[in-house]
Amino acid sequence: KVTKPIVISTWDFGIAANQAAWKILKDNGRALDAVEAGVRIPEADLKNVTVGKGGYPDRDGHVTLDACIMDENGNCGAVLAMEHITHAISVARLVMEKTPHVMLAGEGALQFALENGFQKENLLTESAEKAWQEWLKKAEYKPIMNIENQHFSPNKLPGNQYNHDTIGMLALDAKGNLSGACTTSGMAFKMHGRVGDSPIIGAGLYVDNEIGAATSTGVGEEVVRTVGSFLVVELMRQGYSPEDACKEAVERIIRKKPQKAKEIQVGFLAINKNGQYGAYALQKGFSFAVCNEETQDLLIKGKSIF
Ligand code: SD4
Repeated sequence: KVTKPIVISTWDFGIAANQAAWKILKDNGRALDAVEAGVRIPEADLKNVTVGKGGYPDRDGHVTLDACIMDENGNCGAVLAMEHITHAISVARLVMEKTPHVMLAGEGALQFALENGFQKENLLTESAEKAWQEWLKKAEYKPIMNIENQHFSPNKLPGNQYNHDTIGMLALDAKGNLSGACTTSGMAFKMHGRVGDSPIIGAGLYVDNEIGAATSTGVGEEVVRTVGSFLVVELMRQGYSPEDACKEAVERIIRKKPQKAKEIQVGFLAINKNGQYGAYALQKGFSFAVCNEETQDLLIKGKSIF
């Protein structure tokens, strides 16, 4: 049985994002339009300190965004370390649709966005700046696991910790086509110019309309090393269920870096052509949101190895 349309996305904040995507999917809209509309919700949410406007800055105080999008025909677009534009996902889509390229980085991405009518904004909110000032006192890198689903006040966040986050969203539309989107402000207080897995096709996101789609969240360096989302899709091609494919990809990270894997979070989320979905994470605390005809706001706890 094929469940469609359906949209799934990472973390608790995926619920609100899915609902924006569902508005398009329920009217037989295209998965690509749905995932773009969906992830724009956390991008614009100032309370979300890990995606879009309001995201925590890098260690030099710049908010730099990473995003990518991929459609049912294998088209894709991405922006890397782009400043001053809230809706990085929409710029990524324009890179896909209006340029001969897949990725635009930094200044070039901003220039392209401005040429296409996006407004230059200050993405650093007062509370994000405050958190950064706090962090600067010690300037230590120590990840907080699962910061994405802790409803915390940024002001209470200890200054000596750094955070991570992403929304990854995958949709299967009424026609049976898949698309995905992934957008993040990346690791808070990262080095200036650092790019994670989220805008890297194959790492943070991969869509193969024959098989399925996958996305990731967590410490991007480990996902890039294992080309995680591509791996998950290829495992589904070999017959793995979405959940088993995600589990195997997580185990691959452990096999490569057994010690490190204990201290970090990585989670994968996947869907196949039948609308079956699954997820797996290194650590407890990963969650994902599911929205289809039957359930609009389901939140599922991801299984984990540790
Ligand atoms: C990154 N993967 O920049 C992103 C951050 C993230 O949950 O997803 N954190 O590495």
